[in-house]
Amino acid sequence: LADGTRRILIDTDPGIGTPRADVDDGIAILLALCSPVLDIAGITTVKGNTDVHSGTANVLRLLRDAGRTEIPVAKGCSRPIGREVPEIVERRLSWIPPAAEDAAFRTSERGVDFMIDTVMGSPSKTTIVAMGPLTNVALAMIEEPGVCNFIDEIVVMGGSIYASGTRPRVEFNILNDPEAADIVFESGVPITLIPLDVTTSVRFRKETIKPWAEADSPLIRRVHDLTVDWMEYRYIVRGEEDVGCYFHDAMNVAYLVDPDMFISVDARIVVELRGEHTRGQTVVHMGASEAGHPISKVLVGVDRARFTRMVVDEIATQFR
Ligand SMILES: [Ca+2]
Repeated sequence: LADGTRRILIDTDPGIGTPRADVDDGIAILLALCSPVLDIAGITTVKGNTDVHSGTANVLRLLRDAGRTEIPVAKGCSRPIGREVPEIVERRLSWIPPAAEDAAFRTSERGVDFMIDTVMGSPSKTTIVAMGPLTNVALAMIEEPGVCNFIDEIVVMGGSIYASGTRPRVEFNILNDPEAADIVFESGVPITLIPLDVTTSVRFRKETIKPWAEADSPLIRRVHDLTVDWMEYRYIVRGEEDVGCYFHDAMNVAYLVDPDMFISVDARIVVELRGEHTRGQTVVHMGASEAGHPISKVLVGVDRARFTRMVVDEIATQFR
């Protein structure tokens, strides 16, 4: 690896391309493709924003259209370790099978095996960029505990300090597999958590992403249209106050590329597994240092203008 280059494995539940599913994983992957400091060793998919088959098809299509089919993709877990969340299961949509030309699709290897092999098969450590429920990462740790020694950091978009997501103070990724999140947070691998509180502090609106509509790349113009569809869906169906959305997962990539744009605190993170109304909640003990328990880094603030500029400008200009 070149100096200053970071080897990453992206674990994702990409909705981009599926009607009425979140586009943010797709935006994050595009941003990662733009960065010369990130070496993408592979992408694994997991059930979350869509079922795992649709998500896999979505990421394959995105890589094909971006001309990056050399990046291997492996399909991961189709359901969580714990019980499923019924109202989210109902949002599953039909999936489009990946086309034959999507050669990177490793049908022979399960996502969890691919993750273990990719992480342990390299002399340099790998950063896991976790953009969905933590099912694949937890199962990799269960199947091969030695994998933890080869991971230098797991950057997790998930959880909440005070913000509400799918339920009050409960964020989607953690809610969808609290047991998996618990395993990952207790693993002792350095964790950086990017909670809803910081991801929802930067709202994107139609006028913000206008440069994508004027991009040279047909892919980016299509990404613009898919993002506008997602914004309008949120406004019309969910009754949001204005037409806009958040690019939660893009903050994982922004953090790796330019960590100085964030403010962080050390905290002990625990996941509520049993609460009747609070299952999936992250309980964040700021500044805690309980002996024998892992302390994580939690992002609590971001330079909004810098993040917005990075996401909009890089994606608008780096594709042809
Ligand atoms: Ca995601």
